[in-house]
Amino acid sequence: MPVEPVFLATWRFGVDAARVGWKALHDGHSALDAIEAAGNLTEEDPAVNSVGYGGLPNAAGEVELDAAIMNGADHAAGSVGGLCRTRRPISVARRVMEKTPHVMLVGDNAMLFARKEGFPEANLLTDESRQRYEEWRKTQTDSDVAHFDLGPTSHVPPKPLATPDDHDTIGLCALDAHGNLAVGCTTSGMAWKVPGRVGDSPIIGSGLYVDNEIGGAAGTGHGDEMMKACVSYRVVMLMERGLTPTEACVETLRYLLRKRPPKLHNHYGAALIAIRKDGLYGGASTYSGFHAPDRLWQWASATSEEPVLNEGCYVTRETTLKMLG
Ligand code: SD4
Repeated sequence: MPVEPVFLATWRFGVDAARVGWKALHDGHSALDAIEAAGNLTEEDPAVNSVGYGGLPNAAGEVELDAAIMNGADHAAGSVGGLCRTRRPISVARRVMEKTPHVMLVGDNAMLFARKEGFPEANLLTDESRQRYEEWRKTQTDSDVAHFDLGPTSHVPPKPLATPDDHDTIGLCALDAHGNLAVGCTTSGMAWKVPGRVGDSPIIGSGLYVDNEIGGAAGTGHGDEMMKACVSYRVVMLMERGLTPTEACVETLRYLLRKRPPKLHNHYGAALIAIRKDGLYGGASTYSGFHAPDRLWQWASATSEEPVLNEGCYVTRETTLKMLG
């Protein structure tokens, strides 16, 4: 029996991706194709400074991209980490899935693979992102840039490195008319990151996870924290146990916060979107301001031509304690 297509995307800028993704589903394309098309749209948009072309670079001034795609029917997955000088990283990830016996390629060899697959060498810096980098660089000493004072344990927040819009991955979930699910993630990661740092977005189970028998999830936020809790896998497993998508996202974020000192909770910006195999969907975030008080966590859902922007469902320290109590 045909299913009503659904497309989800993180962030306010995800509205455009959700529109394109839903249209692809509506036109009969697979969930995987819709994820790739929506990811490409954001990757090619120079105005989105946390994904693809125009993304903010690492501490050495190079844009390093992370992206992944996963299919719900068969666990097929492909991913790239630290991919430089290449546009459309989610498409490269799909080629890894389809053309190699592996899941993940990283760094220079991922770039070499992309070239062999016909992705041309490309400059990923825009005038704006180069200028932002130069301004940031002036505020850092050479030793800051060389090592970063990340503190003695991972529970110590990193030195504030960046501006409020320093990172925002596009996480994507799709349910197609045949009832197949697929998910994707694509990002330039944390601005000014240590060169070589790979975040949660291309890690299967962390940035994204999907299983047609249950549902799918994708995340955005402080990847170094999120990957330690395998958040997307956890969301899907909680849905398997009967939680709704929203409940599963909330419960996963409660789990993440529970493992970290309350006084640092506002540091752990983390947000999740999820969809169940029957099309029910939801999302949640650790706190409303995410990494800046005036920036609401929002995500887009499309069940028709015009996507809706969703807000709310914030897992703050207080709601964590209340729900635990
Ligand atoms: C990362 N999770 O590289 C990404 C960044 C992000 O909202 O999504 N920020 O850690």
